[in-house]
Amino acid sequence: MPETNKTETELDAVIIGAGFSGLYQLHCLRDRLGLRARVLEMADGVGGTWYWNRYPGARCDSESQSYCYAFSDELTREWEWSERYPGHAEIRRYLNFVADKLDLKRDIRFSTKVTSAQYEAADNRWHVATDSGDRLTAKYLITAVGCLSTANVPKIPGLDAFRGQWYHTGQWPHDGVDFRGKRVAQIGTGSTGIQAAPVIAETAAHLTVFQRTANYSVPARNAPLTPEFKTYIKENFDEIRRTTRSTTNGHPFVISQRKVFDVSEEERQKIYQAAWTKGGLQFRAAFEDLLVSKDANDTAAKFLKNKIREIVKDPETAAKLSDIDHPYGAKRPPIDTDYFETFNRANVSLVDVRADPIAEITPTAIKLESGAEYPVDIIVFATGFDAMTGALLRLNLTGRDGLKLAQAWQAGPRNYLGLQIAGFPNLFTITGPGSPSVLCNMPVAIEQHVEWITDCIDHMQRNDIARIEPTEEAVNGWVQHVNDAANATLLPQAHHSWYLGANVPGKPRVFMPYTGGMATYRERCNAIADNGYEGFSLSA
Ligand code: NA7
Repeated sequence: MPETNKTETELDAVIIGAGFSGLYQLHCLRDRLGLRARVLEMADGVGGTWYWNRYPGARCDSESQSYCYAFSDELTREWEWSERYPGHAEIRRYLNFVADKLDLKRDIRFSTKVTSAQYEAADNRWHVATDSGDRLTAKYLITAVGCLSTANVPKIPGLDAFRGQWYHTGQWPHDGVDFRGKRVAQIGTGSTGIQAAPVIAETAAHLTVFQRTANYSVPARNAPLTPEFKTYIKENFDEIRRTTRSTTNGHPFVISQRKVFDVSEEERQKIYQAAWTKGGLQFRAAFEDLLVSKDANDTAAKFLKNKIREIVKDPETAAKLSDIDHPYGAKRPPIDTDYFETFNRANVSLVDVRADPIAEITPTAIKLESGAEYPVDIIVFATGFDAMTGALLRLNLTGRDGLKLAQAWQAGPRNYLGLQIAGFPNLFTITGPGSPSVLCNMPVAIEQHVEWITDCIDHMQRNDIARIEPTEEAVNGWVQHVNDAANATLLPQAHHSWYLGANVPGKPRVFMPYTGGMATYRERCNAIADNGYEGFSLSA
């Protein structure tokens, strides 16, 4: 259709993405503020990251009683999780339940990819173009594109000519992959690879795991929820909500206030053992200073490395798996179901590609720099994402005076509170870089952002404010603060971390998520709004 014939739909707000963020944002703008809002979603269903991540073993690392919306008592009453950690299919069922319950789907345009969005000062509107030819304009543009949604497939020479099948875990086929009788290579040992390997190994003829950076992992201890715990959730949801909204990381557990060296060595081992037995991300909560003191962290690292050596029977494999080069928790700490145990199976082997990197993929094998070849039928890339900025940059956003986002963020993301970018009026980025996002239990971070954005838009609508954008000064101050906060922790010490963009060749190395803690961040955002949106410039 020629450009001139395209109809333009006029709206108050366009929201990009139909995961946890986009669904709630639509509900708030449409049903609370009465605005004309629409969600544009690339997939043909709701779910966001969970629409795409259907790889074997894909499961959330947050406990189910906290991996859900907390804004509606009705939703809480009517939904029941089945396991300690929800699996990908159950999360999609949950998000469909929410979308149906709130009648959201009629305002979501599925199978529609945003190809560009441009702010025009003349009409103070965002002009959004999509691959289906739709043209929409809106006063507000809200990105709800998630932090981990742009698959990172490494550019390994020869992949195009590989004669077997290959898949990225974040773009998994909906009808699954049959590994029976196949030689499978899995590249990557982050949270995803650690979840996938044990499940792939159950059916593959042989699984070879290619490890670049060895990783810690704590048993998840997943299990069906007992009827008693289900009742506990229903009867105590207010308290669960109070906890998740007041903790540093939005999880339903409180980080201990004791420090590592406040207790004797014997006591410390007991505490670590109890945390290991309980399982899950709570291991990080055993002591207050694990992420700020290297000496303290070393004690946890030693405990976890010993566990690997205890579990894995072959000493050489155990040595490779426990040769971990970063502090515990400095990279996103995985939790697992039988990951290290999997290496005791006869059909599983480990290859250290830090020592001998992958040189190329031949039509039938993975070849290392030493010349060693591993013949394979299926390659699974568990190689992560162009995290936090990738999904935003591929939207082709243009702000005031033709400023492209790629230009504004050439040296890394720069914004205020992770929420707004200078030069991009009325654009809000839910869980953008510079906000706690991935360092927090995501639904908690998302609800806070969506509610803050909703209140801000409400304020603008009531007071006839046409534009909001942050001042350069506020952006400079926030970028500095995000850096200082990161440097006060051990997190930047993990040089291969996606928090730093290090997993994507050529990406600027900037520590992206805000480490200052969710509760502190929430208070700060509220105070800024209460003070007349300090640091933002609002114009009539
Ligand atoms: P991650 O955590 O980024 O892990 C990706 C893994 O893939 C990691 O082990 C990487 O090694 C490895 N990788 C990436 N590129 C290559 C190449 N070229 N060669 C060999 N190995 C490579 O992604 P996940 O999907 O596991 O987890 C992402 C988040 O999703 C997770 O943290 C949770 O928040 C949910 P590296 O460490 O870079 O050396």
